Amino acid sequence: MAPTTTRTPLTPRTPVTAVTAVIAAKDEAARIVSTISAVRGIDGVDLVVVVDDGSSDGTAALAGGAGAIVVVHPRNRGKAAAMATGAQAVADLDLREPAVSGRPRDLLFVDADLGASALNLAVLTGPVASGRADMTIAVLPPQATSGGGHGFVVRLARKGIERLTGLTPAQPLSGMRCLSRGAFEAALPLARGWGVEVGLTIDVLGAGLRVLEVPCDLQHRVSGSDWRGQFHRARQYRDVWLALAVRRLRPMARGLRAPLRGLRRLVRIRGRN
Ligand SMILES: Nc1nc2c(ncn2[C@@H]2O[C@H](COP(=O)(O)OP(=O)(O)O)[C@@H](O)[C@H]2O)c(=O)[nH]1
Ligand SMILES: [Mg+2]
Repeated sequence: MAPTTTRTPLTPRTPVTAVTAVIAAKDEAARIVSTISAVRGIDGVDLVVVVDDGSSDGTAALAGGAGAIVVVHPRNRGKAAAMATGAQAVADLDLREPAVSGRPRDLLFVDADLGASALNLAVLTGPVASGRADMTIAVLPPQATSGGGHGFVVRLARKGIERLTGLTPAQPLSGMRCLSRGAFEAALPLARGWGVEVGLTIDVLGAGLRVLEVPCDLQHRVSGSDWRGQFHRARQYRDVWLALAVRRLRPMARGLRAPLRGLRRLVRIRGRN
């Protein structure tokens, strides 16, 4: 289903380095306004795009009121789809209103539940703007409230990334990332759902680009140990596992392509004789 877009009359600030923040949000009425306000305070962030992924709590209206460009998925499509929609909205903006730098805007992906602490994401943009890194990833401090998980998903993601790339990420599932447009495109099509971060790290590194983890003082809503939290982790586990499986099988699929092409040619020649 095509997303619907609500434009709000927000004049882009003249960017020093043009970075557009993309926030995928589902039912984040409690925190979306403070997160947007904080992100708009980051130097170089010219616009904030919120992709509301089928929320039923008024997130979209609140985001528009807080000065974001809002794109709505009428039905829930998952985090990766929301990030892809947001990045497409930024690409459209690059065509309509190019940044003064003349190059595509960098993308700063931000979770909606960071509140005022999102201002500290400022440390992610510099290394990408200067070309020192193609993707930066926020490493969060211990959180004020402890989570209810046992670290299964984090370990699966970390080991999987390590096996495929050699990098051992401190926080493989961290959603706060800044990427150049080139780095983002290296990861297309995105891994689905909650596998998106693992897919981004593997694909960006696989394209020979540079990834930098940066400590960042952020506080988010930690998933608890109730059934909702456990369900969230189960879906994360499934999506991360799938993202890794696809990326493990890719070289094999590539390896098979040439012999298959040869076989097809042989069959065609035989058919002609
Ligand atoms: N697009 C999309 N985003 C979601 C969905 N569920 C949660 N999010 C957003 O993804 C981000 C991370 O979600 P969160 O529940 O905080 O997960 P956690 O940080 O891994 O515990 C937040 O910005 C959420 O609003 C969803 O179904 N679709
Ligand atoms: Mg969170």
